[in-house]
Amino acid sequence: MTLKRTLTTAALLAMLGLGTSAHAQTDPDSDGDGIPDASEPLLGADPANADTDGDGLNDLADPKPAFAANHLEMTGAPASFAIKDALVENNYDFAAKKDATDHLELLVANTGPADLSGFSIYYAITDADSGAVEGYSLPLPGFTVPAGGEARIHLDDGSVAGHFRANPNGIYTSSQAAKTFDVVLKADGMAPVSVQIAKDKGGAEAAD
Ligand SMILES: [Ca+2]
Ligand SMILES: [Ca+2]
Ligand SMILES: [Ca+2]
Repeated sequence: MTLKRTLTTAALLAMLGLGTSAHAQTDPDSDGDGIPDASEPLLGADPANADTDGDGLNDLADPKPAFAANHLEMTGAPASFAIKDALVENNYDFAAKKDATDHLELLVANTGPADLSGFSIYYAITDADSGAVEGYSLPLPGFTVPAGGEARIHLDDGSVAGHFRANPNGIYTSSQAAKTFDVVLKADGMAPVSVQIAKDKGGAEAAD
């Protein structure tokens, strides 16, 4: 009895394996959204992004953490850029001169006389078999296309410049079915440019 009285709640929980420190070690929550890293894949959410779909709702509060509606302004001045190429598989790393892991990649050409920045992207992924749809919205800070030139947008692990974070636990990677990607790219003040890309059956692959 004496021993029991001297134990704090935290110490008791720790003895039972339920203490806060035990949780911190076994159930890390890297993005601080209240969902442990280990549980994020079960929700189809990103352990390194507190708002996986970019709709402004934290993953824990979001009933559909991997589905944002398209809220981009769909009007504006004629766009002075074009999506020259779009890939969702069989990517190639031109810098390293080798195949790259499958990811959404856009080649953007600036047809105007001034450098372009202030881009945002919305993309939806539809699973051909299940009909499941995911949607992601994100700004592309730092992405610039020089006047008369071209630049590539990569949506992958976002670890280097020009690359942005994509959900590693979405249907792109979890489903083997064929998929359709509907992409809307917008620069501030300009009408958006859309492109649709089909992905063959088979999961998103590591580098070929
Ligand atoms: Ca989390
Ligand atoms: Ca998350
Ligand atoms: Ca959200």
